[in-house]
Parts: sequence; C-alpha cells; structure tokens
Amino acid sequence: MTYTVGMYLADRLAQIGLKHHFAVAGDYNLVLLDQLLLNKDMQQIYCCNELNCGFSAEGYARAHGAAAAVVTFSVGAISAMNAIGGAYAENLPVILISGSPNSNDYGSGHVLHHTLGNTDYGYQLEMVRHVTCAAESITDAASAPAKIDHVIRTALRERKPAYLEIACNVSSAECARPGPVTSLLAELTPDATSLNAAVDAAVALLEKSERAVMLVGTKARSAHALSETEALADRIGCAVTIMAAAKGLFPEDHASFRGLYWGEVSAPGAQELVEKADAVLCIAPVFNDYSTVGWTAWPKGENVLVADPNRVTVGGQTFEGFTLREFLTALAKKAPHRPASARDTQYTPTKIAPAAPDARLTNDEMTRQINGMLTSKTTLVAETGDSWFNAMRMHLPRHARVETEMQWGHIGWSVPSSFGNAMGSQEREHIVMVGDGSFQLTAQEVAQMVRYELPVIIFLVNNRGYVIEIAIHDGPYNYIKNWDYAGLMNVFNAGEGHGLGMTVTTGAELAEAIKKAQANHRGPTIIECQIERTDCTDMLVQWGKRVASANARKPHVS
Ligand code: TPU
Repeated sequence: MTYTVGMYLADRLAQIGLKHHFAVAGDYNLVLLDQLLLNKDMQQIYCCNELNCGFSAEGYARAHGAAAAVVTFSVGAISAMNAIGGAYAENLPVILISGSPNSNDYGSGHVLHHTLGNTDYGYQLEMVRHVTCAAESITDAASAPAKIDHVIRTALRERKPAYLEIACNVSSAECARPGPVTSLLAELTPDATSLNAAVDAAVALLEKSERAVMLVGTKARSAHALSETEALADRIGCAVTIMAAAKGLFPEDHASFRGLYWGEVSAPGAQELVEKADAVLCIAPVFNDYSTVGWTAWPKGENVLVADPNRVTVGGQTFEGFTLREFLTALAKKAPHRPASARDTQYTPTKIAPAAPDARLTNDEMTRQINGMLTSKTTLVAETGDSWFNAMRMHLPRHARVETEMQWGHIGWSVPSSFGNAMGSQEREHIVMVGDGSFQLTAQEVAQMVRYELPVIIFLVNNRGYVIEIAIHDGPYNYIKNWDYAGLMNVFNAGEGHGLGMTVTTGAELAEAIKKAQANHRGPTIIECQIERTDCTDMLVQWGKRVASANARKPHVS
C-alpha cells in the first residue's frame, strides 16, 4: 500500500498521543478523512459544526494535552477560527487542519466553490496566522513531512494552536515515513547563566521579605508546572492564593492554601494577604481587565515577581532562556523559608446553608448541591456568566479540576468543550454549569454526547436572560427567548439515545434529578434549574460594577 501525506499526518498525531481527532466533512477534506481513518490508533469523532469542532478539540486538549480538528475550506475553517482564537488565548495546542483546493487550481485563475469567488486561495492562510503560532499550506507531497512536523512541534512547544492546509489531491499522494517522535517533543536546553541570575534575584527578594505570598495563575497548567508550583510552596511555606482562571490549579486542601485573590471579590482575607505582602510571587498570571476586576487588583512594583512561562521579571530586570518549570525547580532548591503569611492566617471554605427542600430553587442551593457532587474524579466546566462565580465559591477535593475560558470568554464554549474534554478523559466525571443564554449558541453538540454515550451532566441555569450582561450594562438586548431545554433531549435522542432531560424548581427536585443523572451512564443529562432572574451571586454584581466602570472610561484627551 502506498504511504501517503494523510497517513504521515495520522501517524504523527497518534505518536504525540492523540487517541481521537474531531472532524466535520466537506469535499475539500474527504480524501484526507479517508487517510486518517486508516490509522487504527485514532478514532474520528464528528461534530455538528466547525465552531463546535474547534471547541471540542480545545476541550480535548485541556484533558489530553493536545488535539486536532479537521475541517473543509473556508466555510468550515473560518467558522473554526473563532474556537482556534480561543485555544490561542487559553494556551492550548490544537492543530487545525483544513482541506484546501486542488494543487492544480492554485494560480490557475479558476474560480472555486466555497471560496470568496476570487482566484487567490492564500487568504485563509493569511487569516489564520493571527490565531496560530505556525501555519503551513501543503500543495506538494515532498515538503509535507517538514511542514507537518514544524506545525506540530511549534504547537507543542508554544502551547498554542497551529494550522495546516492540505490540497485535496495531495493528501493521498505518496510521502516519506516519519522518524521517531522525539524530534517533535524535544525541549530546548536552558540558559544556565540566565536561569541562575533569575533565581538569585528571586532569592534576594524573598530574603528581604517577611510576609511573602504566592499567587498562582492560569498559565501554570499549560506550562506543565503545577507540581513544581506546589513544591515551591512547600519549600517557602508561605500563603498561596490563586487567580480566578487558575481555580483548581493548586490543591485546596494544602496547608498553605488561602483561597481566591480577585480584588474586591476575593475569598475572605485573600485580598489583604496579597495587597499587604512584602513579596508577591506571581506564577504564570494573566492580568487582564477581568482578572484585575477592571484594573483595580493588579499586583505591581518592586516587591512583585512575575514568572511567565518563558520569562521571569523581578527587581526591575527580566530574565529569559528557560522554562517556568526549570525556574520553579531551581528556585525551590534555594528559596528561604518564609511561613509568616500562612502561619498567621487560615482558609475557611465558603459554607452554604441548605435550603428547605420544598422552597423555590435558589442559586445558592443549586451551587451547594453541585459542590456536594464533586470528587477527585470530577472535571467541572464553568461557562461565562454567573457559573464562573458559582465555581469560584466551591471547595474542591484534591484532583478535582475546573475548566473556564476567562481569557476568550466565548459564551457557548462549555458545551462542545466539555464534549471534547469528556472524550479525552473518559475515566473522569464531567459536570457542566451553563447559563440559558450561553447554551443557546452551541446546544446541538449535546447530540454528539448522546451519539458517543458520554455521561456529561449539564446544569442549565435558566434565569431567563443574560444576567452577567444585566450586571454589567442592562438593556432590552439582555432578554432571550425561552426554550424547553429539558425537552431538547427527546429531539437529540430521536428514539435511539440515552440522553435524559429534567426540569427542577425546588431543592428536593434537584436532589432527585442529580440521583437520576448519576445513574445515567450511557448518555448526557440536562438538569434545567429554574431560578429567579434576580438571583445571582453578590460576587457577580460587585465584579460587574467594577468591569462596567473600567469599560466606561472616557476617551483620553491629550
Ligand atoms: O449566568 P448568566 O445568566 O449571565 O449566563 P447566560 O444566560 O449564559 O448569559 C451570558 C450572557 C453573556 C453575553 C451575551 N455573557 N457574555 N456575553 C457577550 C458575548 C457574546 N457573544 C459571545 C460569542 N460571547 C460573549 N461573551
């Protein structure tokens, strides 16, 4: 049998550990999909549309380290680019692969379907460059191995999405076979001089401090530095706080854990800890308008060290040439013991009192019951909206994971992302919290959970509107058409699936529905939780006010 470009791509994807890739068919990628199907180490998983396909791959990368999505030219790829932008913002190596025009049509002056109707087919490559770290167009088999390897290697190294387009007549063309996978996975050698200087500067900061505090940010996970972060915390012994998007990235049962730092909406005591510290070690943070609560909570100055995935800034100097993991490991060997901030404080998880079982369901009672379901095997996917804040106030057992998309913030992300996440970590339990407004964007991907029998439990919070937007800036555009959300399961089952849909209006009904959901192993469950529109967390309201006032700043006149 001829060894082909498509087979090369499949082998490389399987070699980096992918067991699945996500796809939507179209005539520019059909031959490529056939080639990928020949690889028996990987399963092809189908999505309802390309936006969802991109988000499914994004979720798979969260669970599995990397992912691939295969789409058709323009009509597919341009939809997928939104999700790929999300993967870029969230530091996830997703390989977007698009079928593309026949190599003979490039430069021929031919007008092709699924294109802009012009005769230059380079526009998709140009567009995708902004949302990827590497992008290649393959129009001949001889250069395919180098281009495929470059794209995959760069995505893995930079933890960012990358792009390949393969001319539809080239995916079945004969091609050389790949060598060992090690060439794709090799890390760069660290610059020891720069690393030592960074560690010395960090030690100097810690030595003159008494009340050092660590602040853990989102990128610690994509930098593969979670256990190194914990080891450094053990060594210094100081209080450890987390940023919102890093919920779950530091064990909450750790003796030094002091909760969420999020400016005014921090866990009790955490704001004071960080803002009064004489040394703040920020590990892989993302400081944006949301995470700084409208620029009001941004640790800065002489006593702040920022350790980014590829750079450390401390004492007015910046150091590069090593990874975050290497820096944390080296620092943990030399850092002084500074336990005061942990010794003098404690962390008390939020406790929500149970509601009367027959009382109207509240946001608090719903959150309390969902928190009670979490185990070390749970992955909790929290959509943009009040679901973020509900996730933030939960106490997590060790190894429970929380997924949010706080940098990109595309509502509707959680449904396809949890589908991909569940596909990529079938040994875990997946729980989604999603608002009604968000759900309406990507609801159809629940059908794929039915198709692949994934027991994802979806808490759909029906508060009849875009409540987060109401908190930030209200208007008629924040009120949506109601749906029969639980009833959708009948549509998706279509007489042959095991999806379950229920609507609950009291705490007792919710408890009963959770039991049924947990017994439903062969498909997803939607529990539509009907709550009052005005029933949201105080955190959302306070945070919303701050973000709104940051957005409302008048233009600067010089
Ligand atoms: O908890 P709650 O009611 O706020 O959640 P729900 O119902 O999901 O509403 C979310 C409302 C929302 C919007 C409309 N949050 N952000 N946006 C703006 C937005 C619009 N389009 C996309 C793709 N993403 C967005 N974040």
